[in-house]
Amino acid sequence: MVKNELKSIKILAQKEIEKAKNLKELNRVFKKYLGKKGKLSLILGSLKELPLEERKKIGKKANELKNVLEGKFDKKIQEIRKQAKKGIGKKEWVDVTIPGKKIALGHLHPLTLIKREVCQIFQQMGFEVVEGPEIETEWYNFDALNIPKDHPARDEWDTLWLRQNKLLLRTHTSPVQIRYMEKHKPPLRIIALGKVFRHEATDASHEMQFYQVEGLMVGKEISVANFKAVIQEFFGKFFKKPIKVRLSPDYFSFTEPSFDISITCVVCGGKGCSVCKRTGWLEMMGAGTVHPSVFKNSGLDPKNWQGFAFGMGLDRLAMMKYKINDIRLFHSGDLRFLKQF
Ligand code: FA5
Repeated sequence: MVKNELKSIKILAQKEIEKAKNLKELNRVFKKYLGKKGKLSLILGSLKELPLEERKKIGKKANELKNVLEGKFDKKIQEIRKQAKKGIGKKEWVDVTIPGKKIALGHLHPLTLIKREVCQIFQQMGFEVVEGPEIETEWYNFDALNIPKDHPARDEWDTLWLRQNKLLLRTHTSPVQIRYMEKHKPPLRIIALGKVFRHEATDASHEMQFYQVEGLMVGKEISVANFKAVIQEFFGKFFKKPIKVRLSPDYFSFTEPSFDISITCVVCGGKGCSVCKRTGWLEMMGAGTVHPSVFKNSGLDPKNWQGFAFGMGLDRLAMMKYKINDIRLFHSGDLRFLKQF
């Protein structure tokens, strides 16, 4: 009978040792069979009650089984420890209290913000937003704008020429005036916004790549008075306060008469400060009434149409709005600057 019991202990104990997933479970199996009150320990303890012959036989078998099981336990302990080191058998879990990874949100560049705002204000006044190419022909950038080849006015635009076919990087957005009027009959109101390029030394207020906003309004009896009203309304909305606009005589071959446009300094309100060089005025753009040759070169009869045009630096507009003292910061890629917007 005891013999049978030993047989069943052998089978069951080995199975349970094999099944144990961790040391806790293995310990439970150990206690069940080899602990003080374990099944095999009880048999070993009761040997003395058996007759001598049987005691010898059963004793031998029971001790052999004890050794086998102890060996199996040792082996299993090693196996469980090895697996724990590798992380096998560890239950996967998610700690929902750990703060998540913050995804850095991008934001718009200050010049993009200004571009959008400028478009919106002019659109509210009925202007259409149009585009033109950055690589231009000599005709559109100069000749059609009444700046013939050897005219000294060409020197004002430090041009970056491309090798092929006398192409160039546009020096201003004014060529869009011609391109648009070639294809559209007045009355018309447009702004063209984009990058322009000049081969010039950079400083705090000059870049070699910058943005311009070109404006053009053509119709019957469009005068300088219309221009002044439109531009005053624009600056008022843009700076969110009443702004005085000053027109001083200037020269552009594509407008006649031409003006240099200044506004009351937005920093000091016209009292005079370092930004406006103590004058109380800030120069913002060139403008004038469309020259008859420009109408002719666009296929329009100058006797039938009148209009005004203007061109302002978008970067300088942004500098005024955000009180930035160096234009070169816009393209510096300096995150300390860019993250402020
Ligand atoms: C022109 O480019 C004319 N096409 C403007 C115009 C359009 C006049 C239509 C009449 C009718 P000007 O070179 O002054 O003009 O440039 C216009 C504006 O661009 C300047 O007032 C200034 O705000 C900006 N600007 C000019 N050069 C630079 C530069 N290097 N860096 C940044 N902004 C500049």
